[in-house]
Amino acid sequence: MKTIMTALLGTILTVIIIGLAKPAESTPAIKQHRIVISGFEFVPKELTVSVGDKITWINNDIVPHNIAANTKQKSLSADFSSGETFSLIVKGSLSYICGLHPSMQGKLIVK
Ligand SMILES: [Cu+2]
Repeated sequence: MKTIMTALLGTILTVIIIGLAKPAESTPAIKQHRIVISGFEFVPKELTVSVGDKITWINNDIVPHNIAANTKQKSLSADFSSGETFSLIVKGSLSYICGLHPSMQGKLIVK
């Protein structure tokens, strides 16, 4: 009986030690990108990204802007003022504009 207990204890300890030695499962960190809005332009205008990346637009102009999908004219953000930001997680390639100033155009390209 004592031998069985010792063997069992040994097995349990081995499992614990292997468990501790195994590196933690690495969850891929979200890659962050910044797009500055300055002088009525998105900088950079085009950005290569991956699905799941986080994009943050920073409005450095003195007037409000927003982000809208170019294809559907669909607003993705509310208007955001000077110094404010808007973020989204990339779901796919996106051609976008500022709905307030449609000449402002940008593109997220998923590789
Ligand atoms: Cu605008």
